[in-house]
Amino acid sequence: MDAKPMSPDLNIETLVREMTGPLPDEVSHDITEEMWDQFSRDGFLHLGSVLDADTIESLKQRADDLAAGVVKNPRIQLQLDTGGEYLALPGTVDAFDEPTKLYRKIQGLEFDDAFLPLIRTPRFFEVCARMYGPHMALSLFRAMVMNKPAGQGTVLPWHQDGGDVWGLDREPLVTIWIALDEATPANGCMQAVRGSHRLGLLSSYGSTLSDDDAEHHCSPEKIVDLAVPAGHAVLMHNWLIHRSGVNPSPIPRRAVTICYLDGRTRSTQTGDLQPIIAGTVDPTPHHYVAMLQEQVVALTENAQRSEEYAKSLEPLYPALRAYTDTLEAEIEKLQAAVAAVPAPAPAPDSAPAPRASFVRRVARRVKRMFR
Ligand SMILES: O=C(O)CCC(=O)C(=O)O
Repeated sequence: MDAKPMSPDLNIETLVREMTGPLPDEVSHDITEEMWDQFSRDGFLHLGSVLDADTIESLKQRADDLAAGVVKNPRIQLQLDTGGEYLALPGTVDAFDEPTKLYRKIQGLEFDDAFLPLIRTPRFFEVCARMYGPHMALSLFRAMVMNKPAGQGTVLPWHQDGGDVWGLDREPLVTIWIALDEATPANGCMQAVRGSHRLGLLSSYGSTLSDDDAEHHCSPEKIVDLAVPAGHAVLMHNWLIHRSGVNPSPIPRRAVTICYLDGRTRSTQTGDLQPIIAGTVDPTPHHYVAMLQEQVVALTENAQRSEEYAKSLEPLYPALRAYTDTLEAEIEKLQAAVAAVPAPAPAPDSAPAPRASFVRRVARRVKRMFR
C-alpha cells in the first residue's frame, strides 16, 4: 500500500499563516436564544447535521487510513484501544508499528487537511463567538478522532474536561463532538448528567470523578444518552459530567471531538499558546513568564560556566593533592613537637598554653581546608 504524505499545500508554515489571519467571516447564525437557554440548563446541545454523507465516508476512511499508516503524518498521534481498564490504556504514540483498526484516539487533526475544514465549521465558530466573545481568537486544546473499535472499546469513566490536569492557564468551555458513525446506546454512545456543568469543576485537578462524586452526582434519573445520527454534532460544556461505555456491536463507533479555547490560553508548563485556528494573538509571553524564561537562561549559562571552571581545575588536582599531603605531614610533625613540650604546671583556672592551642587551631583549619 502507498503511504500518502500530507498534501503539499498543508505544512506548518501554511497553517501558521492561516492561523494568524483574521477571524473567519463564516460565522453562522443558526443557534436560537431558545437553544442557548437549553444549553445553559442542560450543559449540552444537539447542533444538528454538519456533514453530508460523502464527507462522512471520506472522514471515516481518512481516520482508518491514518491508523493503518496509509496516510502518514508525523504530527498525528495515536492511542491503541486495548479494551481493558481505562487506567491501564497505553499512552499515545506517533505511529503504530502495525496497521490497526484497534485505535482509540487519533489526535492532532488540526494538522490534517481532510479534518481541518470540519474544525473550521461556521456553526462551531458561532458557538465559540458566543462562549468566548466574537472578537476572540481561537485555539485548540485538541481535535481528535475517538473510536470504539467493533466488539471492543474501553469504558471511559465519568469525568469533566478541564482542571489542573489539562495544564492550561484558563478553563476551556467548548467541546464539540461530531458522530462519524451513528452513536447509540448499543455501540457505546456518550452519556451525560444533565445540568452537571452547573456544579462547576468538582475537583481542582479535574478529569475522572472520585467514586463519592460519581455516586452522589450521577444518579440514573439524571443520566441521558447522547445518541446522535452520523454527521450530527453535539455541543458540550467542558464541565458537563460525561462518560461512554464499550461497543459490543460489529461496527466501529467513530467520532471527532474538538475542544476550542480562548486563543489567549497558554500552557502552564511552557507558557506557550495552543495551536491558533482563527484570529490573531499577541505571541509575546506574559511578562511574568518572560521574566522566568530570562532567569532560566541566566541560570543555565551560569551552571555551564561553573561546570567549565570545575573542569578547568581538574588538571590541578594531582598537584593540590600532593600539596595537601605535605601540609598534613607538616601538621603531624608540629603535633608531635607540641606533644613533646612538657606541660607547664597548670595555674588554677588558667587557659591551655597559648603555643599549643594556636598550633592545634592551625592544624584543624588546614585539615578542614583540604578535606
Ligand atoms: O467519544 C467518547 O466516547 C468520549 C468523548 C469525550 O469524552 C469528549 O469528547 O470529551
